[in-house]
Amino acid sequence: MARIFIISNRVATPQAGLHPGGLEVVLKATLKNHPCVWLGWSGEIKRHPKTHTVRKGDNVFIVSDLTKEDFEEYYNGFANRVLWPILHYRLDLAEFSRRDLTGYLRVNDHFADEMVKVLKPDDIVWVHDYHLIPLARALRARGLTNRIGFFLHIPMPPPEIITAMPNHENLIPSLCHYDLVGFQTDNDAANFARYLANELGTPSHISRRLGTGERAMRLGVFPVGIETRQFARMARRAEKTEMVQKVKDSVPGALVIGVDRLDYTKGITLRLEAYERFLAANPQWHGKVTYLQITPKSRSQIPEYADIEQVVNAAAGRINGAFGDASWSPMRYVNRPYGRTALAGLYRAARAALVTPLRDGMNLVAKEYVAAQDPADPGVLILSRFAGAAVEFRDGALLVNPYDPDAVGAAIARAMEMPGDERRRRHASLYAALLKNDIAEWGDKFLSALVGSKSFNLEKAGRQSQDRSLRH
Ligand code: GDG
Repeated sequence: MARIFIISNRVATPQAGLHPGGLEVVLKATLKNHPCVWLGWSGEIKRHPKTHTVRKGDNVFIVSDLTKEDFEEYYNGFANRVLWPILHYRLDLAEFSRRDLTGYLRVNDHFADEMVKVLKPDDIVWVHDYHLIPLARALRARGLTNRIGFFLHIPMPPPEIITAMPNHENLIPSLCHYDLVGFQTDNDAANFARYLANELGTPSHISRRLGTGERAMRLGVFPVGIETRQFARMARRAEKTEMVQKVKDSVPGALVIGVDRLDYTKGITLRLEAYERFLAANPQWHGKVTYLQITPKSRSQIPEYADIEQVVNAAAGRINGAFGDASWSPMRYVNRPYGRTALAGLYRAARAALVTPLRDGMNLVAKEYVAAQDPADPGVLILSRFAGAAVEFRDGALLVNPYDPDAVGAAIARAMEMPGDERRRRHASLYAALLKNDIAEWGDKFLSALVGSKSFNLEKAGRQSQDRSLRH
């Protein structure tokens, strides 16, 4: 029987549980509705790496250890110190080393070798994110003719930025070995189409088949959503829990919330500056508002991440020192992760959310905050215009430029003072946008585009794939 073969850097195995930044949430419906194989890195670094297989129901999870060298070059090196900053428009933070690129290509080859051992001719392959850009090329080199799709969760910048990456010509065009390349927004897809037009001379029309020799690749836009109704239900239940009640009782007046992995792309430093400007310009709110920033640490071994940890810590201390008094701290800054239910309850308790990334593929926190609100008395979403979510949330959120702390500070004041009617109107528009694009259909939308049919039927798709492999 045909299967969906998913490959991503990390795999949410049944034992692994939830961790922040969850691809498992995004893929939940796909894993539930179709037999899947999910392959990736185990998260373990071993001198003698092994590959382990775990089964649960119809799904198979295959995880492979990496060596220390692989981890340094592929993950800490090329993926997170070259591709992550550059794809988020931060050329200034990119640390390019040729050795890291070699390690990145080597690990992609390793994953391709692992796949070849277990892949069946009718499997449909779905590759996730920037760690695995050249995987289709590696698979094609091994003679694979299966349908292979790729989804980029993070932004695709304009060609003027991508071409500043040394060796881009050896990496970015390898995306043409996929049958379908999916992006979060039209803007990302258009940037990639322009790169192809400039560098390879392919026509720059989105959704057209872009020929590269014998194979044709298509581009598509598949904005990631969330499980809206379930999240709303979870927030309603969570509101009554002791933890959320305790937080509410301990806050004098309104709660403002921010939830982000500790990452320089999330704009936390400038956001804190904006809150400082808000406090300075609005003394009437002193003692009546508390900003809770939840920021689980991530990628702490990378120097840029350790730096931002210090800067944010210092800014939080400065704000409390300058504006707080014995009975009120204007901000609470926590570095540990919370459970998903607790987060949902805290979102619901907050009068406003500050989601101000400098650049973000989508940003699921913005979507979760909206889903969690009480429609009768909803909070206000203050959202960066540079998050992918701003496309769907144009009408309901207070869109801000995260580089302008005065403007973000003014948006906080506006959110605090916004009348109930306007909050309800905005929330209704945001919630409608969420329902229109629920994550339950996201996987099948991508997969049907990949197999080129209106609705996704695994058995039929498998037969088509097999015919295709016989033709080659
Ligand atoms: C990448 C792209 C794109 C956060 N803290 C905790 C926690 N989280 C959860 C949030 C949310 C997820 O992590 C973060 O998702 P984001 O979308 O905000 O950001 P990235 O991790 O950078 O994700 C992004 C996404 O992929 C999907 O395509 O939207 O643009 O960068 O779900 O709730 N979860 C728990 N505890 C925490 O403390 N349980």
